[in-house]
Amino acid sequence: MAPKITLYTAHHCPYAHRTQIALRELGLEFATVLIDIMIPRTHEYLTINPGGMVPALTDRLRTS
Ligand SMILES: N[C@@H](CCC(=O)N[C@@H](CS)C(=O)NCC(=O)O)C(=O)O
Repeated sequence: MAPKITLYTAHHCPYAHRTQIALRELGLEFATVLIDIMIPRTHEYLTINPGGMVPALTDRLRTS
């Protein structure tokens, strides 16, 4: 079964890395999606995080 949590992350982002470490320390399963923050965010990503920044987390139980 696919993880319920998705972490939207980016290379070299300390905030995203901290989030990833916290999820691992909590023993939570999660999928990661790499966001290229050097280019404009997609409409799809802006519906997840209107601010357009990373990190962002979604939880299937809460978003679907
Ligand atoms: N505390 C901020 C920090 C996030 C942040 O600054 N992320 C940077 C990357 S480390 C970012 O997404 N920059 C892309 C942009 O500003 O368009 C938040 O989570 O809202």
